Amino acid sequence: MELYGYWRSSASYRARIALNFKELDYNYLPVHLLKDGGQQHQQAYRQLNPNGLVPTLVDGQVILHQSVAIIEYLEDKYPQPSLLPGDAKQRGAIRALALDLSSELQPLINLRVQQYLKQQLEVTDAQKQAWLDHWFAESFKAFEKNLEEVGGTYCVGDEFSLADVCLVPQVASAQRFGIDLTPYPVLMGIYERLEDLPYVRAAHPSKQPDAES
Ligand SMILES: N[C@@H](CCC(=O)N[C@@H](CS)C(=O)NCC(=O)O)C(=O)O
Repeated sequence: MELYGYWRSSASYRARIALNFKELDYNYLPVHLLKDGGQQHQQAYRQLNPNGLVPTLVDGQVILHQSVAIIEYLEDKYPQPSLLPGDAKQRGAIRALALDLSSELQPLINLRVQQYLKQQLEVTDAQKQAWLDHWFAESFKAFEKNLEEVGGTYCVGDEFSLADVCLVPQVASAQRFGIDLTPYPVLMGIYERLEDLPYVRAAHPSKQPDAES
């Protein structure tokens, strides 16, 4: 299997955690999101992923974009260990939390959105920061509340799941963008436990071959 990704991309980070959790071997192929005007926009990459976003998974004849679709594909093909453990209720909660981060929050803070704000709408750095602060707070406030209901050792109960796979990279992004995380003690307690897991540690951006200092 090949995973096209970028060290600092949160969606690539999700796919790496899932691959590591399932102990699957893969070749990591870096796509630099900032070099050469963004390698994600180059023709060769767009053949694989017309959206011009990372990650993309190639597994033989299968070419997949969207990190959550990639993870569900891996889950179908390699069901154990499971990233969707438990009964229908638990799996529903896992998917809902995963979507809160991957479909609601992350698209609002993605590189191309930030570039559009700066380059087309000419917002100041302070206005861009206000945008990030606002959308992280909206998302994490609700996430914290949801964790009070369904959280345990991890996001949903005591088993590692797809919700955790999505949380780790979003907290890493928040830290990178200087978001105040003190209002979210439950979320951060879970994050600190997740950070210590070997399959999460190995997926960290700093551990990737394309990592920059
Ligand atoms: N929903 C997509 C999001 C993919 C995405 O937004 N990737 C970002 C990096 S985290 C990207 O490639 N950005 C490049 C750009 O904005 O030009 C997924 O989960 O795969």
